Amino acid sequence: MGKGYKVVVCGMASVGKTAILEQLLYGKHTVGLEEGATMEDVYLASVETDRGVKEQLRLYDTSGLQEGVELPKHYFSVADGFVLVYAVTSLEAFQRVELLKKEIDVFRDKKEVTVIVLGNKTDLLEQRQMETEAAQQWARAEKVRLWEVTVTDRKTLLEPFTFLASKLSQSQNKSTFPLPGRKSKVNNCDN
Ligand SMILES: Nc1nc2c(ncn2[C@@H]2O[C@H](COP(=O)(O)OP(=O)(O)O)[C@@H](O)[C@H]2O)c(=O)[nH]1
Ligand SMILES: [Mg+2]
Repeated sequence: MGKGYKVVVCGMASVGKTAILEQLLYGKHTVGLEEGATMEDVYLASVETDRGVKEQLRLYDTSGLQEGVELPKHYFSVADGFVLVYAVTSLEAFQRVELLKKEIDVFRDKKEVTVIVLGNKTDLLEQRQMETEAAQQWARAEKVRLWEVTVTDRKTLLEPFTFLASKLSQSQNKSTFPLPGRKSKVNNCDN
């Protein structure tokens, strides 16, 4: 049994962070239902990795970040990973994810963290503002994996979280037992 990894789920308000977690964990979220604003909840998830091992994830559902509000600094010292969420229906939400990624790079303080990105609400075809290819191009440049998902189809959520759990357990192993021939990523930290 692996130990628990702390994962912070963040992004602009209303992109679907809470809905994604509820759908992933309990298979229930009714799209469009008005719910109270999320305060700060921790969801305990047991996610099977690609090697068939179950890893425990503590998923911190942050309250929607308001404009100009930065991610609380303590998240950077506790987090093993981040799930950055935007809605494909909002260019602004994508830009917030770009900013969050920058913040993570600055504040993670050389600690290895796993970042995945979810572009949610792909079911809202007519309201799309952020194109798939533009988002993937950014993700490639940032060396992060990005999936487009929709809470209306739980299957779309499984692969990203399997990848996240697998990556987290690998990176922990990697730092303890570096594999020959696999150089660890060089950080471009100037501090
Ligand atoms: N159509 C659609 N609506 C969604 C989706 N995900 C979330 N929503 C809705 O978007 C609204 C905000 O979701 P919520 O999870 O509260 O966002 P949060 O502020 O990021 O936690 C709710 O009404 C959800 O039902 C999705 O994939 N498709
Ligand atoms: Mg919420």
